[in-house]
Amino acid sequence: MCWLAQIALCIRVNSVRDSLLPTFIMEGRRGEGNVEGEVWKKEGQMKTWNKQGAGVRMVQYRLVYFNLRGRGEPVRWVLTAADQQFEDVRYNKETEWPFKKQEMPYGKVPVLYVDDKPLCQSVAICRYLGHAHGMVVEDPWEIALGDEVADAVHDLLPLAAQIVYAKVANDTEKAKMLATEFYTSTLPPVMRELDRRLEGKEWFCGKKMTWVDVFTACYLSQLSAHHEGSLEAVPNLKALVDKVVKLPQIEKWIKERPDTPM
Ligand SMILES: N[C@@H](CCC(=O)N[C@@H](CS)C(=O)NCC(=O)O)C(=O)O
Repeated sequence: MCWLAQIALCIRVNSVRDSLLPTFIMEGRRGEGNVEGEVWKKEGQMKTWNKQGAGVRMVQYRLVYFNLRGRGEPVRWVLTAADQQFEDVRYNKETEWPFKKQEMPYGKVPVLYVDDKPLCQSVAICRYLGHAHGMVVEDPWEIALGDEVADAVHDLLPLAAQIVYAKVANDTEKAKMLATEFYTSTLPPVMRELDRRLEGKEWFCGKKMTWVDVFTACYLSQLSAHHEGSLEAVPNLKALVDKVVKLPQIEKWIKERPDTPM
């Protein structure tokens, strides 16, 4: 066979093969949320074409966390932004967690069960969902910059959580001290850098919204809810948060989600 014919055949075989690779499609109805004690369920499923391209198989998502936003909320946002339905299991920290902890792979939550297979670590979960639902870019450098942004935002969490815990415990003095450190020393360099990354750009990676944008917007929108005006000095970041928060499915989620202190 001449080389031209070989190339033509190769292209044809590859395009047939590519058409058989998994393609994710969404289907279904989001169940009505109902806050009753510790467990709040939204049920549903995702359909995927199998590798042979024949028929469909259902993928079930079950997110296990506490009845809090915390590290579970960005996972909920990425699932919601990707139009995925999920079972939203919320353990009571006092009564259920001591027993459930032993069942978790690392003794921690959130855990996302994908067809009953557990996936741990909130950032890894969001990244996985981004890949599974096309909320990623292809360029390795852009991907790495996105990972960097997500890690920088995630690093803010322990100190921010300590402030909320001190407030919930009515330890005003401690909350004030921690807040001063957080808002004057920890937060400003991060916000400045994130804002700089968005100069002349709509999204953190390439030209499309990725899981990194949703993840970042989730944490920063909560930050601005706790500390009004914290996004005023960073207009690019504020624009990104506004855009994600105004996605119809995210807007609906915020309206309907359980009301929790953090
Ligand atoms: N790096 C992990 C941290 C997981 C983590 O510390 N989870 C906390 C809740 S935010 C937890 O499970 N605490 C209960 C315990 O340690 O018993 C992630 O991002 O998922």
